[in-house]
Amino acid sequence: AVDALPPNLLALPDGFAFGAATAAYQIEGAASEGGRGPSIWDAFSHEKGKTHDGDSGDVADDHYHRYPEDIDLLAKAGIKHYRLSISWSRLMPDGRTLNDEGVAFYSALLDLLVEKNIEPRVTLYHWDLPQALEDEYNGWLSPSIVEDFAAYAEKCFELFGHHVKTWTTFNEPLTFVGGGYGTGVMAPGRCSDRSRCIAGDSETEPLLAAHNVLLAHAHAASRFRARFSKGYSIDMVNCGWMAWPLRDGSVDDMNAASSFMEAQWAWFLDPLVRGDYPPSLKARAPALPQFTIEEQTLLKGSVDMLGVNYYTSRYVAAADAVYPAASVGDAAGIPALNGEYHLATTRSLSEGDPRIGVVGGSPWLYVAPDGLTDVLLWLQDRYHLPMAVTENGCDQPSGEDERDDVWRIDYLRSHIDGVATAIQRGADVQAYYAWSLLDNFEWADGYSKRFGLVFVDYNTLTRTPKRSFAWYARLIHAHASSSLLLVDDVAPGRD
Ligand code: PNW
Repeated sequence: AVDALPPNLLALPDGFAFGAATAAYQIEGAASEGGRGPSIWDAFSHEKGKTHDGDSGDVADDHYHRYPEDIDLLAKAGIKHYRLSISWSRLMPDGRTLNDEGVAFYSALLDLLVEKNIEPRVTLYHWDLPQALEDEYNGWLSPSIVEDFAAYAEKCFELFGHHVKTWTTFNEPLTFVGGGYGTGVMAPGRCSDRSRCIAGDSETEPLLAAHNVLLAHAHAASRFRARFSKGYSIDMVNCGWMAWPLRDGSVDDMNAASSFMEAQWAWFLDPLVRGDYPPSLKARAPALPQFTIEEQTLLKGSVDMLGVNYYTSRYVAAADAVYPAASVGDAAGIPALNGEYHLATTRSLSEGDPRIGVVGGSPWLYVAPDGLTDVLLWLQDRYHLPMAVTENGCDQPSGEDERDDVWRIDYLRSHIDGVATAIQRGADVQAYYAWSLLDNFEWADGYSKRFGLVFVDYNTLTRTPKRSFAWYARLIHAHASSSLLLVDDVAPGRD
């Protein structure tokens, strides 16, 4: 039964899209080839002590040269949807000037996907800002970034819009502003702690960077909509945990969990859907910048759907709770969260069984498939928009077999089942993308963590599909063919 399919698989509707996801800096390599300019992740990963073993994306999976092989893997497995990102500094090495070789690379890649009948979903920004713009005006901290990003986005729409209908402006601003400006563990590595970071203010800079990200999204989306209409969609991919109140029946913990959800998800989604930050965040983050009325109008309704990245969940208790299993949370470096809550991964010291399960290969990744169901229902209830799970996946605890990865199969099965449950309860979820197609450069953790469905040998760059890859292919086939069977069942005029 280690290869069993999710029991609720057929609750996922006909046409539900199954895909796999990657990001440019994590897989492409060829960092100084094809006219590519440096990004903030090149600078950060080359700085001493910033990544595991000094790993960088210089070579990564060498996808830049091996993309036909990788697309072939998707095609052979029957994976018809692929989420990828464009490297801004490959397309525009200085952030503004178009690089013909970059255009040629993404054109060839997208042509091949379309030829193989694989639908691309493209992210414009998966954390790799051109270093030139960091040098010129401190990147996301400056309002100048808004026009530069919108111009980059518009160029991508113009160049690739005939092949790509579904676009994402940003991947996980929560993660990159928290890591980049709060804790400093991600590029550009700014924070208040001068023993680790060169410059920065962890209290205010994440809020400012996020503000400019939101405005950049709004301007890009308005240009998108001036160009495309029916069949096209633009979104932002957000991430976060499900926050459950730690103590059953504690009103304080219910309030803490609810404002924690708002500080993670609604920080970005309230502006994009409703036009302004959530009141609970305004109250607890006095340094939060304000939008003008014109900006609010531009922001409101600027996403057609929600991209949802989900990996894990937490119990949350009020900050004044004295509770042995909880620690004061360093919540991803987000100032409005730090020190304000207790976060816990188990309830086992209180009554009631622990809902958050075992930990994966990364110390933050506790397995909690119910959290995915609850996040989707929370988002459905608050925003009433179609959704796609744009990332979900895991690395395995050490000791697990990396190729015979039954632990990962178990994770994926329970989470896909969690999506099906959310749909049964009313969530409008249309797609699911496994993170990731390939083992790849896992940011500060370098190559020490493997999230792929396909194993990559970093000495030879050989790809070997894992057991989970074959399992996922079988799942996709089973879902598609039972949909066909159902259609056949009701088709008139057949004997
Ligand atoms: C995502 N969390 O980051 C990113 O989009 C990917 O690029 C990355 O490789 C993947 O997840 C695995 O880490 C996350 O704390 C970082 O819950 C942190 C969390 C979730 C996602």
